[in-house]
Amino acid sequence: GNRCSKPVLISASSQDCVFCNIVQGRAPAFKLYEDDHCICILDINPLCYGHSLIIPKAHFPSLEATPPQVAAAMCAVIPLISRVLMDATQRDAFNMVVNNGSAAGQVVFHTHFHIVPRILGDGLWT
Ligand code: DGP
Repeated sequence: GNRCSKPVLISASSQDCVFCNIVQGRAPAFKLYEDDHCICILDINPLCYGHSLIIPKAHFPSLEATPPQVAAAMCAVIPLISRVLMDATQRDAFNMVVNNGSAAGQVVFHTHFHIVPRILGDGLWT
Protein backbone atom coordinates (compact mmCIF):
# COMPACT_ATOMS: atom_id res chain seq x y z
CA GLY A 1 0.00 0.00 0.00
CA ASN A 2 0.86 3.61 0.27
CA ARG A 3 1.55 3.60 3.97
CA CYS A 4 4.83 4.86 5.36
CA SER A 5 6.70 2.17 7.26
CA LYS A 6 7.97 4.74 9.73
CA PRO A 7 5.46 7.03 11.35
CA VAL A 8 6.34 10.70 11.10
CA LEU A 9 5.87 12.80 14.20
CA ILE A 10 4.23 16.08 13.34
CA SER A 11 3.99 18.64 16.10
CA ALA A 12 3.65 22.37 15.86
CA SER A 13 5.23 24.00 18.87
CA SER A 14 3.83 27.33 19.77
CA GLN A 15 5.10 30.54 21.34
CA ASP A 16 1.71 30.66 23.05
CA CYS A 17 2.17 27.29 24.74
CA VAL A 18 3.61 27.60 28.24
CA PHE A 19 5.09 24.10 28.16
CA CYS A 20 6.68 24.67 24.71
CA ASN A 21 8.20 27.84 26.14
CA ILE A 22 9.62 25.88 29.09
CA VAL A 23 10.87 23.03 26.87
CA GLN A 24 12.57 25.52 24.55
CA GLY A 25 14.08 27.59 27.36
CA ARG A 26 11.97 30.70 26.80
CA ALA A 27 10.33 30.38 30.22
CA PRO A 28 11.80 29.20 33.53
CA ALA A 29 10.89 26.06 35.41
CA PHE A 30 12.41 23.86 38.10
CA LYS A 31 13.52 20.94 35.95
CA LEU A 32 13.95 17.58 37.67
CA TYR A 33 14.77 15.56 34.59
CA GLU A 34 15.34 15.84 30.87
CA ASP A 35 15.97 13.40 28.04
CA ASP A 36 15.58 13.57 24.27
CA HIS A 37 11.81 13.25 24.46
CA CYS A 38 10.58 14.53 27.82
CA ILE A 39 11.16 16.87 30.69
CA CYS A 40 9.93 16.60 34.26
CA ILE A 41 9.34 19.84 36.17
CA LEU A 42 7.80 20.92 39.44
CA ASP A 43 4.22 22.14 39.08
CA ILE A 44 3.98 25.90 39.59
CA ASN A 45 0.74 25.50 41.55
CA PRO A 46 1.42 22.34 43.53
CA LEU A 47 -1.32 20.25 45.12
CA CYS A 48 1.31 18.93 47.49
CA TYR A 49 5.03 18.78 48.20
CA GLY A 50 6.79 17.42 45.12
CA HIS A 51 3.89 17.71 42.67
CA SER A 52 5.57 17.23 39.30
CA LEU A 53 4.71 17.08 35.62
CA ILE A 54 6.01 14.76 32.90
CA ILE A 55 5.93 16.73 29.67
CA PRO A 56 6.90 15.58 26.18
CA LYS A 57 9.14 18.01 24.31
CA ALA A 58 6.92 17.82 21.25
CA HIS A 59 3.62 19.66 21.35
CA PHE A 60 0.46 17.58 21.24
CA PRO A 61 -2.68 19.12 22.74
CA SER A 62 -4.20 15.98 24.25
CA LEU A 63 -3.52 12.30 24.77
CA GLU A 64 -5.70 11.24 21.87
CA ALA A 65 -3.58 13.49 19.63
CA THR A 66 -0.32 12.06 21.00
CA PRO A 67 1.58 9.53 18.86
CA PRO A 68 2.11 6.19 20.63
CA GLN A 69 5.89 6.59 20.61
CA VAL A 70 5.60 9.94 22.39
CA ALA A 71 3.17 8.46 24.92
CA ALA A 72 5.62 5.59 25.37
CA ALA A 73 8.48 8.03 26.02
CA MET A 74 6.34 9.77 28.67
CA CYS A 75 5.56 6.43 30.32
CA ALA A 76 9.16 5.27 30.11
CA VAL A 77 10.29 7.91 32.63
CA ILE A 78 7.66 7.02 35.24
CA PRO A 79 9.73 4.42 37.14
CA LEU A 80 12.82 6.63 37.47
CA ILE A 81 10.93 9.85 38.19
CA SER A 82 8.69 8.21 40.75
CA ARG A 83 11.63 6.60 42.57
CA VAL A 84 13.52 9.89 42.70
CA LEU A 85 10.40 11.80 43.80
CA MET A 86 9.51 9.27 46.49
CA ASP A 87 13.08 9.47 47.75
CA ALA A 88 13.29 13.29 47.65
CA THR A 89 9.91 13.84 49.31
CA GLN A 90 10.20 10.94 51.75
CA ARG A 91 6.88 9.59 50.48
CA ASP A 92 6.02 6.04 49.49
CA ALA A 93 2.85 6.69 47.53
CA PHE A 94 1.71 8.84 44.66
CA ASN A 95 -1.15 9.38 42.27
CA MET A 96 -0.66 9.80 38.56
CA VAL A 97 -3.28 12.08 37.09
CA VAL A 98 -4.16 13.21 33.60
CA ASN A 99 -6.64 16.01 33.09
CA ASN A 100 -7.46 15.42 29.45
CA GLY A 101 -9.92 17.83 27.85
CA SER A 102 -11.44 20.95 29.36
CA ALA A 103 -14.38 19.08 30.91
CA ALA A 104 -11.77 17.00 32.74
CA GLY A 105 -10.00 20.11 33.99
CA GLN A 106 -7.21 20.40 31.43
CA VAL A 107 -5.99 23.98 31.23
CA VAL A 108 -2.62 23.57 29.51
CA PHE A 109 -3.23 22.03 26.11
CA HIS A 110 0.19 20.41 25.78
CA THR A 111 -0.35 16.90 27.04
CA HIS A 112 1.28 15.95 30.35
CA PHE A 113 1.10 13.60 33.33
CA HIS A 114 0.86 14.80 36.91
CA ILE A 115 2.73 12.91 39.61
CA VAL A 116 1.29 13.73 43.01
CA PRO A 117 3.24 12.37 45.98
CA ARG A 118 0.91 11.30 48.80
CA ILE A 119 1.13 10.88 52.52
CA LEU A 120 -1.57 9.51 54.80
CA GLY A 121 -3.89 12.25 56.00
CA ASP A 122 -2.89 14.82 53.37
CA GLY A 123 -6.58 15.23 52.55
CA LEU A 124 -6.06 15.38 48.79
CA TRP A 125 -8.45 12.68 47.57
CA THR A 126 -9.06 9.60 49.70
P1 DGP B 1 -3.90 20.73 33.76
O1 DGP B 1 -3.89 21.20 32.33
O2 DGP B 1 -5.26 20.68 34.38
O3 DGP B 1 -3.16 19.43 33.95
O4 DGP B 1 -3.13 21.82 34.62
C1 DGP B 1 -1.90 22.36 34.22
C2 DGP B 1 -0.91 22.27 35.34
O5 DGP B 1 0.28 22.91 34.89
C3 DGP B 1 -1.34 22.98 36.63
O6 DGP B 1 -1.21 22.04 37.71
C4 DGP B 1 -0.36 24.11 36.80
C5 DGP B 1 0.79 23.74 35.90
N1 DGP B 1 1.38 24.90 35.23
C6 DGP B 1 0.73 25.81 34.49
N2 DGP B 1 1.57 26.74 34.03
C7 DGP B 1 2.80 26.40 34.52
C8 DGP B 1 4.09 27.00 34.39
O7 DGP B 1 4.30 28.03 33.75
N3 DGP B 1 5.12 26.36 35.03
C9 DGP B 1 4.93 25.22 35.75
N4 DGP B 1 6.00 24.69 36.33
N5 DGP B 1 3.72 24.63 35.86
C10 DGP B 1 2.68 25.23 35.28
